[in-house]
Amino acid sequence: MGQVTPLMDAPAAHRRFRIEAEEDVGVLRRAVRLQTAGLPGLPEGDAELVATELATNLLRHAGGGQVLTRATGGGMELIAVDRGPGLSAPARDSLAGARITPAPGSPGGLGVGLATVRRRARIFDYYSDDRGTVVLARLGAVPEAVAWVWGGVNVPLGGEGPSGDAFAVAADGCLRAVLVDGIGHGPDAAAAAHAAILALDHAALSTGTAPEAWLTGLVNGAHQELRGTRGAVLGACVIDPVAGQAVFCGIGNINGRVHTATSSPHLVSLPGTLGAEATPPRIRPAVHPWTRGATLIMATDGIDTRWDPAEHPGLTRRHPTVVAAVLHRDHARGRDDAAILVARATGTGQETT
Ligand SMILES: [Mn+2]
Repeated sequence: MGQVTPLMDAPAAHRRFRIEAEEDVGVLRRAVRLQTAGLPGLPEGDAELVATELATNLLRHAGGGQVLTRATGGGMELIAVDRGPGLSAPARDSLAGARITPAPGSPGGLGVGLATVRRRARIFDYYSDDRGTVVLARLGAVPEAVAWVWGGVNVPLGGEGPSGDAFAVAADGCLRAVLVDGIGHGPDAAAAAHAAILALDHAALSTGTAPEAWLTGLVNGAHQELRGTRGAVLGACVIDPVAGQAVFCGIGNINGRVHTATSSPHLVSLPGTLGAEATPPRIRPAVHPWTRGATLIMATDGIDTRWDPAEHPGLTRRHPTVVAAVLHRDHARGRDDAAILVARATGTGQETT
């Protein structure tokens, strides 16, 4: 077990583009061009085309919205978020694979636009109901994990620049997920969050340890890394699918759930701040059942605590990044950096391509 080199993923924060007028589409397109120019795994123009289609759809069919973007190393992630009336029946049909042939000279329409996005994307998924629509497109290289799928949304206060929130995932036989919130916001909070994420990088190497001991090591390591910074709060979860357990510990204001069809227990954190005191805070790991189809969700305090995936039927079967974007849209407080991390085992939800 300890010989397996875990896949470590620590995504960058998102940048938010508000799409409220035609000129906003151009702003997004130019920013995406700058961020993706010269990426080897990404056909030239694809990211701009996808950005343009997503943003144009927001204007035409939802009265505007926002697009979240982040570089993924070899590519780009784009998430269109709106509070519009939801996708029309023809648009859903086109995403289900039905052929849409617009009349000659007609302006394509939503179905054609999203079908274009889907063809260009390595990962594509969406969720749409009467509270709005979220569309995810990842272009270019994406991390390949066999057993797990994860994602999230991390939007800094103001929509751009460094985020004081951060998350990271290490996947081996178990999934090890960490969400941190550096005290306050801005560059100093981001530096603290980064220090805590480094601790996962170190701890991920000792994957043979039992979850409780591993979490203790992680928290102690993060506490050391955070000395001399502003400090941070942290939630960490080890999911062992063979044991059927999700073991969680939280220090400070991180909340979460292990959501299944039949139960959705809250993940409870102890008060405290890492890096603040001489000695590391005590942890009290809690063990929750992990069943096939379960979804782990963790959120920082930039998200209100009223979120409940059960509000949106079928949501937790969608790509984790879609789940995170829907909950972020509906529950971000708007006064702080806000991040949500979502993970589950592969093969237990919507298969996306
Ligand atoms: Mn916060």
